Amino acid sequence: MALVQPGLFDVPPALPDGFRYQPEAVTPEEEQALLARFAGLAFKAFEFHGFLGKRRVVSFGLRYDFNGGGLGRAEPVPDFLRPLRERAAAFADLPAEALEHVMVSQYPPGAGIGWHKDRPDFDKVIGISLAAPGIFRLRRRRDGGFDRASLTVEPRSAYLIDGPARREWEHSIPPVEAERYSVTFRTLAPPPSRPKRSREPGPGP
Ligand SMILES: O=C(O)CCC(=O)C(=O)O
Repeated sequence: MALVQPGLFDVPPALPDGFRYQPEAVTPEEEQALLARFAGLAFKAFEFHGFLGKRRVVSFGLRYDFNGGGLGRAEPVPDFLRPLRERAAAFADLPAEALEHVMVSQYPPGAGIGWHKDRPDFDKVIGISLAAPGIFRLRRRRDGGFDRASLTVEPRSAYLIDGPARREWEHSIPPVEAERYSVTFRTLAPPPSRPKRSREPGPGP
């Protein structure tokens, strides 16, 4: 068997400051229980200025309407998602109640999400990946191009986007090969940050 030796200069680019990743943040049993509950959720195609994306989403606590409605109230966070919210909050060193927005996303094979920064209405972002891996790409514009980084977000892992990773870097996920779910928890930004605009996710592939 041929061994592929990484070259001296093949060091993957470092992940941006403010990005944190933790594998196995939930157990396989918890993952199975969550996936079973997701089957009963009222997912709707992600809508962006009248266009429908391939990924399907359902929000709790707060929702963001990209068709002009902005931030609004959603159904309360269901009991079955509360232990996961506690886990996500502990990972980010936050109180659970600070994670006011919860969004469950379903990515059928071939669905992804385009380059974007999350809305400035939100501050910290925590994502839990379930069922299948995704490639989480990050990029930041610089003179003449982009700084880039990427990692595989494995099923049952958690990531945090905060600090420069949140403010300066965009992220995207190319089309997934197998059905993937993510649960995204967001804190609200302090009020003065909310009116600013950022690049928005678009319907995605
Ligand atoms: O599915 C994910 O982990 C990423 C979700 C995301 O970037 C978003 O909803 O803005």
